[in-house]
Amino acid sequence: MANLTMKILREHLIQGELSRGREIKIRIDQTLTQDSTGTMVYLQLEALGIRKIKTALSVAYIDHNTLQTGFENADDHRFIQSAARKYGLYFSKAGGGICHQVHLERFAVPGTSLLGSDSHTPTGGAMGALAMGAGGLDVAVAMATGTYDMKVPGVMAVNLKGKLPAWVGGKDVILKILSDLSVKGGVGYILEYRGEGLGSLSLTDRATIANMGAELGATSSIFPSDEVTLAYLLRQGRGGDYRPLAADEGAEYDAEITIDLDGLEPLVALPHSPDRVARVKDHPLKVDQVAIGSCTNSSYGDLMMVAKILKGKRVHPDVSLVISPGSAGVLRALSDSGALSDLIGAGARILESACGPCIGMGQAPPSGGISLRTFNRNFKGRSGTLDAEVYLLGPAAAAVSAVTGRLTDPRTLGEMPRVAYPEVFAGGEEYLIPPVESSEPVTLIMGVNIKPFPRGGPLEDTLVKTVLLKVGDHITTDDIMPSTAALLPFRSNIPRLSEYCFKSQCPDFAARASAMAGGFVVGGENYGQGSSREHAALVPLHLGVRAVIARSYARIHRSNLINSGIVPLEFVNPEDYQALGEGDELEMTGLRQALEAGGIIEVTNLSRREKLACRFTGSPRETRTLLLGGTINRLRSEKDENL
Ligand code: MIC
Ligand code: SF4
Repeated sequence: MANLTMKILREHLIQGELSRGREIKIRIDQTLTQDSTGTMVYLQLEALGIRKIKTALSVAYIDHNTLQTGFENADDHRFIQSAARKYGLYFSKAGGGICHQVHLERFAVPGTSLLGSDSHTPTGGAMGALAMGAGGLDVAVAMATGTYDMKVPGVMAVNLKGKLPAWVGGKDVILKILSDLSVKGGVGYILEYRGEGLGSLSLTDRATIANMGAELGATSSIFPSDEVTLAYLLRQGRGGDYRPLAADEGAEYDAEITIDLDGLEPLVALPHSPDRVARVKDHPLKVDQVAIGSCTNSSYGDLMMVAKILKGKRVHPDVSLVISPGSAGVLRALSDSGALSDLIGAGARILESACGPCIGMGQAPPSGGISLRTFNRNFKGRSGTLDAEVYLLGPAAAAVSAVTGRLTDPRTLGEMPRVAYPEVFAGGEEYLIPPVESSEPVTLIMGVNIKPFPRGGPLEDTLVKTVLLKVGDHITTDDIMPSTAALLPFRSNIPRLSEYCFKSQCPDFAARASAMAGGFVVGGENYGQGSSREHAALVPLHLGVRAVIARSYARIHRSNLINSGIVPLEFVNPEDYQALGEGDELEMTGLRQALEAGGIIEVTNLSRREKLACRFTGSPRETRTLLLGGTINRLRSEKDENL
């Protein structure tokens, strides 16, 4: 009696035993990268020395940094395009849309495995694919070998009871789950949706839910593939990709929650965390900005609903409304249906189909501004304005609030408009360049901004270093390595980025790290949640960070640390977090042997003359990786047979 997750894992299993917590090797059918993690991925692919990718399909998207405020981005895009040509990938040009939305439209297939260098890759779970986010190096290795090493997660059933009421959408469902489970409630799980409520969720409602499973810390989220999936694929002209898929009757799960859809209301996440959830109607705040888009809510259905609400109305004089359609296909369909005119007629600012404001690429709110966003993350400072207050909500509530100038419950509008879909969407491939077979060798085109990435060396047996920084719980990778319009152009230039490491937590972190010749970072629970950017490991590596000691880690960041050769240690006794302070000098001896034996690492706090115990719990592969100083060193030394 297998659940859907285990069925797909079984079909893809290459090595290992499918039992929870064990490490397995699976076949990866598809990969995706985006530009801000992609440059590093293709540098790593180059370092792995392969000729062609081994996946059935891989796509390199350009969607995060499309502003091209200087030559740097344009150079990066050209580099990625040359890598796509060299290794045999699809290339999705700037303007084509946000990777997750385009992938759903053009490429996602039920029952396949997808690995992406972006934490919201699980969006593909809406299609019944096993779609996971990972660090860039893991995605490079997946392309090079067609495989991925992962820990078998637990599977949590999410039973959907009843049906979605009017004016309530996918965003409200996932916000409700976030308020019940918190930003670490999904850690170690794949969330598998089932039950009578599924039929009332459109495929893009499902995509919104699967997308924001990332905010729960979940490994992925997955929906069955059913008539809703088929209808979506037919509209995309891809009916042939359909395959019905569901869990067996009576399938077993490791955990279970139930959501009563009938009882849901329009919800909003308050600043500065996606799990601080409240009812829209309880917060009638005055707003300065409304931003509609991102990979969470930028589909045709979402934006048509917005257009219907705005038709014949005006955006409030004190509000700036910005709309980024999720893909060129969506933008074109809005234009063909006349809805684009309704949006412009209401005074909306139409942006390029890209991540845009979601990753701080423009449209920063005014000082102390209130911004309502249909996005998935509202971490402090991510909008580009440190003292802005960002609220996350669904597109209908966002649209009506843009008109009233206050956070407004869309149910006040009365009857909900109905959105009609074209039978088949026109186009959608104009921005896609398919792989070509070429007999000529292709040269990678590197701009001057592309610098070599740092590589770790074999782990020292004794480390005597200083605690450079001590941070609290739920530190995000945005905190570790911020991503603003000014910084995004330097994603392929680690030395330059390093000046901004931990900037919001400790303005002189980089100077401190270089004065101390590196050291340790101490963290709380769920260290490294959020974005998959491996820069949050590569930059500390460049600054000499040798180990992090935290209460617990977010999955992708923990792997990124190991991949780059930084040891992610945990406190044996979580209370010992209190016993470490910034500036303390710590000594770790017999590190290599302790790691090999999977045992306890004794840490002497030389400054306080105290001892405490830490441990590294990882698979034999992860231990070998750390001993050798990172994944590239390990693959090279093992001469991986798949390479
Ligand atoms: C994000 O939403 O934070 C990003 C930008 O898409 C990241 C990737 C990145 O930092 O490049 C993600 O979620 O993985
Ligand atoms: Fe882009 Fe935002 Fe989605 Fe990340 S969360 S992929 S930045 S739209």
